[in-house]
Amino acid sequence: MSEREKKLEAAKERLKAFGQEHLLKYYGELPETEQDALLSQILATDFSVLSPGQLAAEKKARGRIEPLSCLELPAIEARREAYEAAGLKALRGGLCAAVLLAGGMGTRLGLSGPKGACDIGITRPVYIFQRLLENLAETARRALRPLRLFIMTSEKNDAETRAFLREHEFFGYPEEYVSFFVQDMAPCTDFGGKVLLEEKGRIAASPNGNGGWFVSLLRSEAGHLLADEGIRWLNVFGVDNVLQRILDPVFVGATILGGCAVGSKVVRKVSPEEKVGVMCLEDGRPSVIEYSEMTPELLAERNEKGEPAYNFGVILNYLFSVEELRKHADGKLLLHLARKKIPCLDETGRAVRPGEPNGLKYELFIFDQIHEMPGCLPFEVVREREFAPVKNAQGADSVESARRLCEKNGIAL
Ligand code: UD2
Repeated sequence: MSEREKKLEAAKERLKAFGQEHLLKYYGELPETEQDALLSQILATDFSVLSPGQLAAEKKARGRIEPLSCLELPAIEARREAYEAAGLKALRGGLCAAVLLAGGMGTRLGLSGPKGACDIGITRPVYIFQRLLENLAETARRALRPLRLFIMTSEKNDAETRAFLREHEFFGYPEEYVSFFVQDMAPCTDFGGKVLLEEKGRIAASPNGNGGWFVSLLRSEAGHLLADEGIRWLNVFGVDNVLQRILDPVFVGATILGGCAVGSKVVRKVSPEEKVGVMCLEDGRPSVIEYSEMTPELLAERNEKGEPAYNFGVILNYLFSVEELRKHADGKLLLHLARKKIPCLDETGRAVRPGEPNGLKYELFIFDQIHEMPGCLPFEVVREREFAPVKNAQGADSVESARRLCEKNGIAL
């Protein structure tokens, strides 16, 4: 049996086990290079994530949700010096590194390339990646040492991201302290759970959400650095907030002194509809409910002060204990399903670009990792100083609003 025939047999077996045999429907029509690519894609795809068990678990009602109190600004101010000293000690001791989540597709912004390459400058180019690297460099100066930065990309933007940062010489950040890793992809399906073909020789797949970052990091070539460099804390953050404070010593110190396995920066929501997840307790453990999953009842609930009970939104800036993350790295997180318009082949093999959602994308959320942690410190920050996300082409959370906030913070654009 030739190598290709062996691969074909293995692929058939795998597809049969998951009821996805239709993916080889056009195999016979493909040139050999495309046959190879399709077989490799099938063998590398984790179809088990779509198993009936996982999907049923996803549909189960959430646990008992209750409000979670937060370390608010006055309480932080009162202990600022102690927190800062503890944070700087951890940073200077080399215990902390940062993880930039940049595997997302930036579709809401209408970009085709990496979101970090978006230029928000007015009189000169100022890229989102540049803002983030400059902020990290500022902390590194206070830490009196370079700080390791891991960057998660996806198959869709890895080459472009690396090329962009090299071309701009990492905006002055020492390149040897930047390590890339690529996140996993998840297959896309129709509403009945059948995986879609994007082309005759290619499965429709998308990045598997921001919750898979730790497993992808551990499995990557950069994974060994955690142990080699003695890294105990990872500050994970999103790509789109141009005011993101990275490895902020006060936040690091508060989480460590609070004895928490994870800290989460939060802001007071500007409106009930704001697109941020909210911190809560779920069955007595820390958790986050994503904005897309909030119910009208939870939105209406008030606390004893008459304020919204779920008012602290996460800005996607978390400090995780590596030791705690390792304890859960073998487990499976729940999948979140999103109805999306997925370009694919129809039954006749014709390529279609649907105008309405035609299938499901499957994503892991970083929140579900927080739920695994024994304790979480929600840490309030001043919105105008730390939260300027670039998500939409116009209006709220756009380049325009981010520019205004940068100017307020004295950042020349
Ligand atoms: C995220 C949070 C939301 C709130 C908001 C603040 C999640 C799931 N949602 O909402 O609660 O904190 O940010 O701005 O965390 N990413 C990847 N790979 C993927 C998908 C996403 O790396 O497969 C990255 C993406 O590049 C970005 C971040 O995760 O840096 C957030 O992704 P998003 O834009 O899908 O999440 P968003 O803004 O709806």
